[in-house]
Amino acid sequence: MTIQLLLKPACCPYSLLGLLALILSGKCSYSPEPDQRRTLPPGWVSLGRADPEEELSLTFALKQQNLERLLELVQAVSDPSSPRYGKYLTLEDVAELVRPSPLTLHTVQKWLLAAGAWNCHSVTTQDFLTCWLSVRQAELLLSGAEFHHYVGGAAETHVVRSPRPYQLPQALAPHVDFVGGLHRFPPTSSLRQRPEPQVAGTIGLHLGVTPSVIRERYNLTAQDVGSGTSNNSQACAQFLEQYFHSSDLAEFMRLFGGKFVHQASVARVVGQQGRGRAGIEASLDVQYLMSAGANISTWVYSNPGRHEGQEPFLQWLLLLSNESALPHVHTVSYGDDEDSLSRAYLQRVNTEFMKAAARGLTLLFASGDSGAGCRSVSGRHQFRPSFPASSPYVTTVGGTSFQNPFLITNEIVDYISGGGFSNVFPRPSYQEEAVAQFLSSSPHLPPSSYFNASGRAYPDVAALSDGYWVVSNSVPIPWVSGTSASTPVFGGLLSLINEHRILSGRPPLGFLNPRLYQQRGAGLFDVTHGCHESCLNEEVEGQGFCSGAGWDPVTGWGTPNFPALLKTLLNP
Ligand SMILES: *[C@@H]1O[C@H](CO)[C@@H](O)[C@H](O)[C@H]1NC(C)=O
Ligand SMILES: *[C@@H]1O[C@H](CO)[C@@H](O)[C@H](O)[C@H]1NC(C)=O
Ligand SMILES: *[C@@H]1O[C@H](CO)[C@@H](O)[C@H](O)[C@H]1NC(C)=O
Ligand SMILES: *[C@@H]1O[C@H](CO)[C@@H](O)[C@H](O)[C@H]1NC(C)=O
Ligand SMILES: CC(=O)N[C@H]1CO[C@H](CO)[C@@H](O)[C@@H]1O
Repeated sequence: MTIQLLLKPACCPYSLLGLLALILSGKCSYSPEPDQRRTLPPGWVSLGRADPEEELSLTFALKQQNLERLLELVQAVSDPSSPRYGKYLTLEDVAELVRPSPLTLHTVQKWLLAAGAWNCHSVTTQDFLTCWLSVRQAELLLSGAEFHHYVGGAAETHVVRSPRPYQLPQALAPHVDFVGGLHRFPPTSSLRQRPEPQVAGTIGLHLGVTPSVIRERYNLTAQDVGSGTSNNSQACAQFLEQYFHSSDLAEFMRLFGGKFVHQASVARVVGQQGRGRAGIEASLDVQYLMSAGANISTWVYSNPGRHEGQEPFLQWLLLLSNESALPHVHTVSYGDDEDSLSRAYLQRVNTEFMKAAARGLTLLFASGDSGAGCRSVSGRHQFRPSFPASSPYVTTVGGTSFQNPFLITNEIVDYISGGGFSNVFPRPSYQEEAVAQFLSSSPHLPPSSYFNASGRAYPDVAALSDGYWVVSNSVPIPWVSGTSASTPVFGGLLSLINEHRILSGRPPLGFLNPRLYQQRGAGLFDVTHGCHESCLNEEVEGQGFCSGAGWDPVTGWGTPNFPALLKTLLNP
């Protein structure tokens, strides 16, 4: 009980029994994440309670300072009409700005030390602490928590999580946003494998998407590759013990590489690459990022912080805050239902995206592969947005299909393309006009009870997401689909544009959305045909939103026409 005595929260008496009574009644403690979903996601099973002496790691998100100033800076550096456009902050500048107050640092450290959590690591911005402690210590520190082992996911990942909510002493409320490593399971990948389209008499024509199909459709020439003379680089991140094999990359490039110069291997793996079988998601990301952003140095974040107690997505965010020289473009093909995550977590992760935007990093997220999504709230259906796709500080990528799956011509909506409106983040000013225009002119708007028209609307852009070839474990696999595929493709193309910008002495693109919406999607092919899927009920009959001229919440502004996009994004 040294913990509480040390902090002496005003409401707490010194006697143990009185203290316990107060904790149980919730009076001198608080729940940072009462709204976090704690049910087991599909495909996971419990293996019983963790041993009290077992080590686990928890991540404490400390309250940051100057978040209003951070917002102003993000807006200034991302707005081409601002004199500060492209004048990005360094990680050290960001640290100077958001670093927790001395009182916060002191209070949290004292509390942790008193509980015996002395093995803690901070990041450059000092706003996260990752601590190693025993299950016994963790359960004492986080009242209510109870740690169990779980296994699940395609790679049979092991995690330690608490099915019960945790509370913190009331005195920490002004100092801690939330504690990571208790509830959230690894995010799911936006990947699907679909059956081959059955069209009679078409055998032998263009069958599926390869790098040469991508490069032809998006009008790239053999010259559109990285020069090797800039310090340009790009990255993708994996969270589900998904590994790629270098030999698959070589085989993929040999089979599908065609006539463009590319790099034969990944420049840097951050985190742990297990020896296991390759995952399709990881193979896809690496192979298409490196063939769209051809000949550009590529990093892979691989299961960062894979230890059982950790949240891999959170650990990836920590890595971003702990290294000053990072690739300019990051693509991530994972997400969760927005409603499964606590407000505290969503807001804080959104702030982490703002920190990245201030530094000029471009973060691309897959929009998801369930269309508008569907859930039932008190017996009524509504759409289900996903996160990070719904964050206003990332660029979200939707998906398209070829109108004729055997010809490299027009793209239409891929019905799985994730899109919609956030229930948490209000519509950011940069998309005000585009979204208002869509809402007032779409002839097929779903009933207004299905979505929150005031929320951040996504996706922002799109690319092909249907029928990709991937090489995984030495085997070419056809018909891999999902916004998992479109995201690295779009990311690779932005890296090629960064290459030109850097070589002509300009800063990299950074957070793209303000510019994208200001230019009203210039340089993109406007996808105007098709709708995505949603609730299978009589009211909407499986249909979500429909694409149309200009921006829409299915394919955003559209798919890249590389030469035109390069022209519009080269200056200033
Ligand atoms: C951040 O980087 C420093 C220096 O490399 C390291 O000592 C520290 O452990 C890192 N923090 C975390 C949370 O990994
Ligand atoms: C590809 O990159 C390498 C350096 O990694 C460079 O030497 C080479 O010139 C580049 N190829 C082209 C066609 O620019
Ligand atoms: C709608 O979105 C706003 C933020 O834009 C949020 O404050 C509000 O709670 C949301 N409404 C519902 C019913 O989720
Ligand atoms: C590529 O260029 C052709 C010819 O100008 C054009 O028809 C096509 O729409 C372009 N591709 C995209 C994705 O815009
Ligand atoms: C982000 C990135 O790729 N930075 C590289 C820039 O060049 C130096 C020196 O070659 C590398 O050490 C960095 O990793």
